[in-house]
Amino acid sequence: MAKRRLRIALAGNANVGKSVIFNQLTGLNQIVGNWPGKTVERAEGPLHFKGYKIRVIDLPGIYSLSAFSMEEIVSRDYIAVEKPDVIINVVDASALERNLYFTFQLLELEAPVIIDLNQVDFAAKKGIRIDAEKLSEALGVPIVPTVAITGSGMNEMLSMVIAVISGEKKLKPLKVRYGKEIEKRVETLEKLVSSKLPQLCMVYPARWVAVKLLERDVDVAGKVKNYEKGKEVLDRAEKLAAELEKIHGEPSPVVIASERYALANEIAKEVTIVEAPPRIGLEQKLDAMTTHKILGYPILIMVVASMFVLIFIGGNFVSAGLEFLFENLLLYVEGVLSSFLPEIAVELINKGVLAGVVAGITIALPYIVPFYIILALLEDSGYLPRAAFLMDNLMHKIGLHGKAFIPLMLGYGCNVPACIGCRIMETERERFLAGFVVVLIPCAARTVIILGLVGRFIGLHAALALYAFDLVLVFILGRIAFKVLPGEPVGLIMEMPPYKKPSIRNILMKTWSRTKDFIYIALPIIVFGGVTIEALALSGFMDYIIEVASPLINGWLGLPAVTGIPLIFGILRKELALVLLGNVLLQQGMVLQDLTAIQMIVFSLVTMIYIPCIATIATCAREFRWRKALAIAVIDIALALFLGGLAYRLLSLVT
Ligand SMILES: Nc1nc2c(ncn2[C@@H]2O[C@H](COP(=O)(O)OP(=O)(O)OP(=O)(O)O)[C@@H](O)[C@H]2O)c(=O)[nH]1
Ligand SMILES: [Mg+2]
Repeated sequence: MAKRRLRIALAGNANVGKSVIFNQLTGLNQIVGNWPGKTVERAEGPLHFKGYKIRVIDLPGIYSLSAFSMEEIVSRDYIAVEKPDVIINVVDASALERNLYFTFQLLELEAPVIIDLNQVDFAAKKGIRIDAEKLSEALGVPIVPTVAITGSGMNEMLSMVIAVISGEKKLKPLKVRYGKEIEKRVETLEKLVSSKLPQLCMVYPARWVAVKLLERDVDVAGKVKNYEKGKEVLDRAEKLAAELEKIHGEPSPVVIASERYALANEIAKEVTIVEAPPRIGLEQKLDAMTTHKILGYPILIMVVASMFVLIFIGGNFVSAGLEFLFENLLLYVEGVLSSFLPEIAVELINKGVLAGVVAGITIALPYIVPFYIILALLEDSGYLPRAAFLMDNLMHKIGLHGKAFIPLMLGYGCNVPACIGCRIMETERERFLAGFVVVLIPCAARTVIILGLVGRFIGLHAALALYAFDLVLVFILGRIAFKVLPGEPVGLIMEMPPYKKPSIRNILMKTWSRTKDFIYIALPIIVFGGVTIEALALSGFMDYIIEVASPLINGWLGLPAVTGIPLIFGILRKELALVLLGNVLLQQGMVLQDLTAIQMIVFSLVTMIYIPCIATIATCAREFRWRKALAIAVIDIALALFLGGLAYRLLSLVT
C-alpha cells in the first residue's frame, strides 16, 4: 500500500520549544536555544509514523497572526494558503495565558489545530499545573502534554495527529466570540465579505477577513483591494471600525485584542492549578545578579574570560596528548608505507594526507569541541539574552541595540549561523550593521589559531590581548559604519526568557552536529590543502609563489614569505591556515616555534581579521546581497594587511 502523505506544521509563540520538537520528530538539527527569535525561516523535515509519510514544518515563533512583522505574515499565509493537514500549536505550559492569545487566532483561521502543551516539567517547577482535559473541553481541540527536551509525549502527539486525520478524533473548535457591539459588526461585515469576495473566501474564512478588516490589518486590506468589489467592502469596514472606536473610545485593534486577552485570561484561570506559591529560587537570584546594573558587568567579563581560559587549558592538554600519540603512529605508518611504495608517494601521502588529518585532529579538535560545549551551555541556559540586555547601552553607540550582542556571541562559535542570526534585528540597516561586525568576531577556527599559536607558544595573556583588541576593533569599525549608514536604532524589545537548566541531550546533540560539520567539511579541505602544498613543493612551484608574495608577506608583514600560502588557503577554512603554516615551515626545515613572538602575533592578527572564510562570505551574500558581501571582504582584507604591517612595526619598536 502506498504510504499516505501528510503535512503538519509547528506553530506558536517564540521560545516555546517548537524546534526541539521538530528535531525530535525529524532527527534534524534546527537551531535551538533559550532566547526568542532563533528560527527565522521555515524548515521542513521528513518523518515516518504508522504508515504515514509526514512532512514536518517548523515555523518561526510569532506572538499573533497580525501584520506586525514579516514572520507573522509569512506564517499566517502558510497556514491559511498552503493549508497543512494539521497545525500543532506548541504552547508553553508555564505561560498559558499569553500563549492562548495566539491559539485563538489559529482557531479563528479555522485551522485544524492540536495543542502541544509543552514544558510541563518547567511549569511544574514553578508550581503550575494545567488541567489538560478541562483546557481541551474549553477549546474543543485535543491537548497533548509534552516535555520536548526528553521526548516525552511525542508518540502520543503523533498518534493524536493520526486520530484527527483519520476522523477517529473529532475537532469541535471553540468559536471565538466577541462582545455584543463587536460581534454585530463582525457579522455584518462577514456577510458582505462572503457575498462580494467569494474568491478570497476560498482561501481565508469570511469571518476571519471581517475581524482582520475591523482590526485595520494592512496586509488583509491590501488583499481585499485587489478585488473588483474590494473598495466597497473596505469602505464599509472603515465605517464599522470607526463606530467601534466611538463606542469604546479606543482604536479598534486595541478593542478587539483586549477582548481576546480577556478570554485568554478567563480560560487560563479556569484550567490553571497553582500547586505551590512561587518561591524565590536559584533562577530568580541568578537573574537578579546577572542583570544587575553594576554586578552584571564583572559577571559578564568573568563568563567570557573563563570560557577562553577553560578552552585554552583543556585544549592544550588534549592537544599535547594527541600529538604525542599520533607522532609515533605517523612514524610507524611511514615505515610501513616505504617498504612497498616509492619515496615520492610516501612523501605525498605522509606529509600531504596524513599530516593534514593528524593536524586537524590534534590542533583543531581539542579547542573546537570544548568551545562548542561551552557555547551550547550558554545558549541553552538563557544567559545570552541577559548579556544582550547588559550590552544594550554600548551597542547603541554603534547604532545597534542589545539584541545584536546575541549574534556577536554566536560568532565566536561560527560566523555562518551568526550572520543568519542577525535577522533577529528589526530593520534591514541594523541587520547589515550587525553582520558587518559579526564577521570580525574570531570564530572557533580562528580561536584554534589564536590559542594554538599565540596562546601556546607566547602565553595566554597574549591571546587574551588579541581578543580584547578584536573587541575594540569591532567597536571602532561599528561606530564608523554607523556614521556612514546613519539611522536611529530601534529600542530593545526582547522578552527575557527564564533561566533553565541546560538539557544535556541538547548540548550533546548540538556539539556533535557542529563537530560533525568540522569533520566532514574542514578535514577534507585540510587534507586537500596539505596535498596541494606538498605538490607545490615537489614541483618547485612553491619558490615562485614565495618570490611573488615576498614584498607583501615578508617586506610589509615581516613574516617568512612562505606564510603567504597558508594565508591564501585560510580563506577556505581558517583552521587550515595554522595546519598549513606548520606544513610550509616544515618544507623550509622549520617548526612553528621557530617563528618569533612578533611573527606569531602578526600571523594570528591577520587571520583573525582578513576576509571571513568562503562559507561566511557566501552566507553574507545570501543575507545582504553580493555587493555588500564583497564590500565586507575587501574592507576586511585591506584592514588586516594594514593592521598586520602596523603591528609588526610597532611591536618591533617596543621589543
Ligand atoms: N524544561 C524544558 N525546556 C524546554 C522544553 N522544550 C523546550 N525547552 C527549552 O526551551 C528553549 C527554546 O526551545 P526552542 O525549540 O529553541 O524554541 P522555539 O519555539 O523553536 O523558539 P524560536 O525558534 O525562537 O521561536 C530551549 O532552551 C529548550 O531547551 C521542555 O519541554 N522543557
Ligand atoms: Mg525555533
